[in-house]
Amino acid sequence: MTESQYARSDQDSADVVILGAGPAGLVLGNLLLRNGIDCVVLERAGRDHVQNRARAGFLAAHTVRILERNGLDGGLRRRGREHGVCEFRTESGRFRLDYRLLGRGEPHTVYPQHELVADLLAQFVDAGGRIRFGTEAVAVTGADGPAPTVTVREGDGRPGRWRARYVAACDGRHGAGRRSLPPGAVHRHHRDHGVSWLGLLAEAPPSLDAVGYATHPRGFAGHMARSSEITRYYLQCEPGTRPEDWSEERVWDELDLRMRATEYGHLRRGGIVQRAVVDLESDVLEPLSHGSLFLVGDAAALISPSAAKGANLAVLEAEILARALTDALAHGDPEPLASYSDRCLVHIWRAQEFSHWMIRLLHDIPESGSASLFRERLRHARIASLRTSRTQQDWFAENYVGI
Ligand code: RFL
Repeated sequence: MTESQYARSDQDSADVVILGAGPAGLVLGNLLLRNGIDCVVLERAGRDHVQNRARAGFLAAHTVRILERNGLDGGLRRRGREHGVCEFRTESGRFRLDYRLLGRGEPHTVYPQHELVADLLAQFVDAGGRIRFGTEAVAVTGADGPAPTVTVREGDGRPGRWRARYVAACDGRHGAGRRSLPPGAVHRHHRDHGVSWLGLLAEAPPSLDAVGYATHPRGFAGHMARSSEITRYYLQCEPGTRPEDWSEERVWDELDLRMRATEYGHLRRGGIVQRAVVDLESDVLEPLSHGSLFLVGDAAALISPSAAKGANLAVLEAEILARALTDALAHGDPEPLASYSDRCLVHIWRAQEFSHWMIRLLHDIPESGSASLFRERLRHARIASLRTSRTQQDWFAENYVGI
């Protein structure tokens, strides 16, 4: 690439260049804008795509408080619904935990992630925030010096370049932020849990007034309301499964079987509007920064959806980074930026630990060399302890809703 090919975008600069307009990038952008910090968001996809991508739905009380204290909670206050019960359907019967009354006594707020993203986007644009859709970050260079650069590819294929003082990579696990880390700059912890879920979004009203977790000899099945018309379901499947191999009829029959419809009632069926296979993985980088490049949200750490933590961690990290960048840029205090990684990793590892425990509660995970009946008995004991021990239930509630 010659210098002249960059001519059009040579003026493009911002104190903070944010890659990605998911929950992490948009919370960060909104908070920086409110603090008077010059920033821009570069997003590979178009606006429609970003605000219609159905993903998470369960927001922790802590996430709601962050959005509330920063004036970003308008939509979720109007349309979010409090939720506080989960129902386990197991080989030894059914039990419910009213987790609003356990642990710290906090509920979840059910609010679809794409609606939150649409709210954050509208608020950012209305407040005069700069955002470039259809602009893909290709690489971050010079992060170990004071003037990092982000090279980009515009929607029409033209190259561009943004100059920054800091770059916040909020562009997910496969984004340019992670790719641009020099070899050896960070340590990557990775764990493939050996379990896959078929994630389904159904145009069907919820069938339970609770989050449903079913353990069954044929595998796990999950039920999570998203709205009065939309429900997310999960079915454990063989790693490598192709989503198109599951017809609607097969999906509903299998869900009914694993959720024990004959004992507890049939599920309310509807069209399956989204299906994707999710491999349950953990992936944490350490540290979460390299020079002036900071990783946030899924770019920093990936967590399996078994404990519904990913979007919540993204919002928490974005708030921590917004404060630290403001301290550095507006008050000349670089110390909070230096401790950004350590502060976030404490929360990330606690969430990973809980998610790890949930995976082992809900699945029989093959491990080389150990008898499967032994593992199975341990899993049943874990479920029995959750069913009967108030101390265990308090621990579950605190970790399930908390970050
Ligand atoms: P996102 O939301 O993936 O946003 C990243 C953005 O970056 C853009 N991008 C780029 N832009 C410019 N240049 C590039 N090179 C780029 N590469 C990518 C992308 O287009 C996108 O717009 O990351 P962020 O902001 O870190 O947020 C993370 C959350 O989205 C994620 O952790 C959650 O969705 C995880 N998750 C859940 N989390 C919860 O807290 N509660 C839940 O109930 C919950 N349910 C889920 C989930 C994830 C799921 N999937 C996707 C596995 C359910 C499912 C099915």
